[in-house]
Amino acid sequence: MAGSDWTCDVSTMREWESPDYEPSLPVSEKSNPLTRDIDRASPNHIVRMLQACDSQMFQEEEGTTYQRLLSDNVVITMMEVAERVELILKDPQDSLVVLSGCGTSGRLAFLIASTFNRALRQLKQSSVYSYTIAGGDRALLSSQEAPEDDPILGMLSLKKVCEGKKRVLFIGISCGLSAPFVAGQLDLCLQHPEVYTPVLIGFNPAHQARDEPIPGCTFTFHNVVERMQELSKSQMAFLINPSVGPEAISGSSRMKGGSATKILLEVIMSVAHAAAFSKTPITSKGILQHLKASEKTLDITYSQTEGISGLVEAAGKSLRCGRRVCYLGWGSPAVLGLIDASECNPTFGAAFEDIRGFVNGGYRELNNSEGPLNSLGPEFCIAHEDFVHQVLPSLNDQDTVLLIYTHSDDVSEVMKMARRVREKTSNLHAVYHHVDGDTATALQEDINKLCLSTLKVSWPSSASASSLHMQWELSTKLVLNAVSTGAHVLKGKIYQNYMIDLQVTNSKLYRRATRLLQKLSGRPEAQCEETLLKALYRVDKLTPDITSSDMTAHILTARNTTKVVPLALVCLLTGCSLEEAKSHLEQQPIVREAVEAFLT
Ligand code: S6P
Repeated sequence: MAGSDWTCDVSTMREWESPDYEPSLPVSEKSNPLTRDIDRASPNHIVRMLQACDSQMFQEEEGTTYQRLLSDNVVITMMEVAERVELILKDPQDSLVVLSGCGTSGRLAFLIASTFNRALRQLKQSSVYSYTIAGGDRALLSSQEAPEDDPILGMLSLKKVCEGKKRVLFIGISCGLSAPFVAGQLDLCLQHPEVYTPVLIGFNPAHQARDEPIPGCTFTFHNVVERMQELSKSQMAFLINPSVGPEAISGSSRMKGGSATKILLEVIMSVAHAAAFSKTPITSKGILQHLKASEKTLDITYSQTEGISGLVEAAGKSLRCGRRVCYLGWGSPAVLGLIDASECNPTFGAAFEDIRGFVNGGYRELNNSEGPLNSLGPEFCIAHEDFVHQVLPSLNDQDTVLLIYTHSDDVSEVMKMARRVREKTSNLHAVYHHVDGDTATALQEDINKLCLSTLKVSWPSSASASSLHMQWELSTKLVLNAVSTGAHVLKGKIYQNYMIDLQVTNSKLYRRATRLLQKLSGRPEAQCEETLLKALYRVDKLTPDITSSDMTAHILTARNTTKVVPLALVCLLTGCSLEEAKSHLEQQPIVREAVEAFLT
């Protein structure tokens, strides 16, 4: 195993910042030098690598290359945006704060809008937050990659939620500064400054925003960012785009990108709420304190490396033998389970049964704007009852079940569920958040006895209830991201730190796939794209029909095909036909090993 003595030195931590490091790629798409060998690492080393990657979020700015989360500019812009939120909170009539994004960014937009609307309800104030997500509410729970490419859809969905509003603070999230859906929404805001003030959250410097033409549009994401930069001088638009370093699995912005989005927006909303309702002025010191508290959340979570590694190992074993992993959660941390599970399909090409999330109370707890979605199919059944009916009967010891709960949940319910699961599998684990000094009850001890392992995470009792919840959520996100990523690494889905078997279901993924083929085969771009198309259409010779079609048509076809990139890679490396490549991969389905056999 590489990395048996894995340590991470300062130069590796900062290697990605060098202007010579993968210069053609934006930060969000670069590969992280820290995880080069993650595919061969033990569970413990995987977790330590993820910890090192996550800690890059809080690195101080050095030189002038990249501004960071704690940089003055970022903190000042966060203050300015918080002031805008405060104004709306104090005078909510005809006003709205809309959060929006695609994939994970949209899911976090939903989560944050829900959290702060709940806080307003508790204060008997009217709701001011709303969200949009590319593909609608079904995208909260499943992969809907294609709508990400549609700027018109973005614009229309924004118009719809803002109907009748006179003042809208629009917060578009695109970690890679790349999603056309969000670009369309920002463009609408820029065209109607009398109503909309646009804010963009992402994790690349402005000049790295995507400059690829968007079909049917006169602008690129890059153009939109340039216009916003100009307007930001007069505070008519805001850009919050610190760099947080490359993702542990290249391009997997659900990880750091998602965490940093959650941190940034929760800090902004928290200080705005404190200013509006408890007369606490918005200051840079206050913002920095909140950011530091998030850093502490990382420390507290990763102080449990051993426990997290155990979970990674258990989940990896289940996936390797074709069995499943289930997250059974209570309260808002459970929603992070739903989100993590939903990302495994687009990220690792996983089937929806491989890793599934369930939340106590189902759609009542989720409280999404389109309401219950069960009728859309089994993957949209998210309540514990659904788990009991659909999954529990077929569980055995090879399946991993993870209970996620906190000291504020009804522990007797957790106990009941633990007993039922235990009748089917002994492979039961728990992640339990509680506050310092809290002594375990007898019931609590009984739950621990039923579980093979319990990750007990203690939080300072001084934190307010709302910040405690946000810490639990972030911590749960980090643990589950480690579990699902680590388990897929152990399953052999990753080559070095690249996901090879990615689905080519939107333009970002299509470009990433072509680049990956170039990198791993060393062949020219044109040849790689040609081979990608052959694998996608399952033909050894491209027809004029295929070559004359545009990327949108290719992406549509990709929805129904599997193993496109691995097949293309084998063809490129060996010069064999598609049929031959298919049979190679059938003999060696672990892509890393199949590829390595050819590379060596
Ligand atoms: C990434 C995740 C994707 C992204 C989505 C939006 O790990 O699987 O669904 O969230 O593509 O990306 P971005 O860069 O616009 O936030």
